Amino acid sequence: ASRGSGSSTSVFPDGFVWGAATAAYQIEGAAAEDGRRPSIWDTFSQVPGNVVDGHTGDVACDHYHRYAEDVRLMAGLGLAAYRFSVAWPRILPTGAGRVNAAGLDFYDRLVDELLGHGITPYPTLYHWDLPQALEDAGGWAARDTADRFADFAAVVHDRLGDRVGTWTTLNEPWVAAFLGYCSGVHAPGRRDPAAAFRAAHHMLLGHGLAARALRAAGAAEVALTLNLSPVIQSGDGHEEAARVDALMNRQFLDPALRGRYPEEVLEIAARHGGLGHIRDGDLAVIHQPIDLLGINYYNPSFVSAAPGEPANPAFPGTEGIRFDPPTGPTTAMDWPIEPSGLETLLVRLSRDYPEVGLLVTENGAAFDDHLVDDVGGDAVKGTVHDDDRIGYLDGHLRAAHAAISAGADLRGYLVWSLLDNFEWAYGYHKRFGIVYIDFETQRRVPKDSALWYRDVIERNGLRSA
Ligand code: PNW
Repeated sequence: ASRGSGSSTSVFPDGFVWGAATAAYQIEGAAAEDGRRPSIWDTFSQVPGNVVDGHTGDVACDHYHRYAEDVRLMAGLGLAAYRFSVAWPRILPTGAGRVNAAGLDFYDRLVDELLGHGITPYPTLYHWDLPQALEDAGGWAARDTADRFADFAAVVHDRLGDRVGTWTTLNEPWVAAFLGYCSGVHAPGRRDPAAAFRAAHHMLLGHGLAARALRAAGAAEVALTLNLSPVIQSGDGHEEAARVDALMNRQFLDPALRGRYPEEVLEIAARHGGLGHIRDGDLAVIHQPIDLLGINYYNPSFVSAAPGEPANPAFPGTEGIRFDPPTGPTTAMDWPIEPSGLETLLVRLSRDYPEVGLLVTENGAAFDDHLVDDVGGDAVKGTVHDDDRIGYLDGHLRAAHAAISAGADLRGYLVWSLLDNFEWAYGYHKRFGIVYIDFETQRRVPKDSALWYRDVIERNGLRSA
């Protein structure tokens, strides 16, 4: 118990939403079942060298078959919310045209299972699994993909809209556009800065068109999830940090929430293929009223001025800017652990974009977890002692609480991730779950962090530090 001056127990506001997140390609498996056709991630992961050890999402956590067990697990942890994504190639196997009823049936069952356990579903419509047929037609670099996305959103809403209130359009368009089309480390693996700026714009346009369609169909709440990272400049100046902030954060925040692109982004895009893809009226479409901004926060970024430095492969226009390696503690991704970044970010967002509510849609960490067999009495049960993850989550929740105290309109927190899963280019080597997956047997083992999180949810806050 806390003693001394004041209370160090952090209690969250009433109704604060506690939950966990996943994404379709990372957990479902069943890649060729019930009419699903390949996405860009199936194609990309098939190519040797793209994913560590040639891992693919063919089986993943087999969640497609084990969703009922997974929902029971969530209920056992006391989750109030579950964020998942809807695999476009299950619903529209070639991206457009014929609707595959069996694909919709899966999400119908999942939503019913969640509601039956008192868990609110938070579907995301695009978490990077573009139907390969649409990539073959130009992918996100083609304007038509934005319209196809809005059609997809309407089809899913038509089936689930009677039971789903909050709809998230995109997950992390910066990552999807710039790692997918510029650095090429994500699907579709293209290395073309001009295509990346076009992809980013068409994703935003798809967001706006989908938001409109969802609203017209009666959706209660519409959200957009961005990966956001405060950019901190070491050494002299601030221009370099401002440029990286424009590319990573404001390139998406400003069109969606203010109806305009940052000057820096227009200037850089103009030098990389031009601005011909931005048509009159696009920004009005993109600037739809939204209810929630989903924030995926993992770490701040550190940059400094470095004349002569070539541009970072994922950041066109960053010639002369060094992305500094972390100096403090890091996760298994080598990402810095800096909880204060979340507080700064939330406070800034509530100040600069006060009209939108905030929801942390991802926060969490990969660590080098080990399954151990603990013998208690005569029972042998698997456990994972992940104190490092508990420390990461605890620190970030304290930062989130501090941001709320400073006035940030934060409505909830969803941990990434419920399950260890397919961590994109890293395959199954990086474990983000609060539940351990034995990928040989598909056994699920809640880590110590899951039990700790259950306690946080139950008390709606953190024990005193
Ligand atoms: C996010 N980066 O990905 C995604 O939304 C999740 O699917 C993913 O598993 C999670 O974060 C952990 O990586 C990111 O390089 C991938 O800046 C890469 C970056 C950021 C986010």
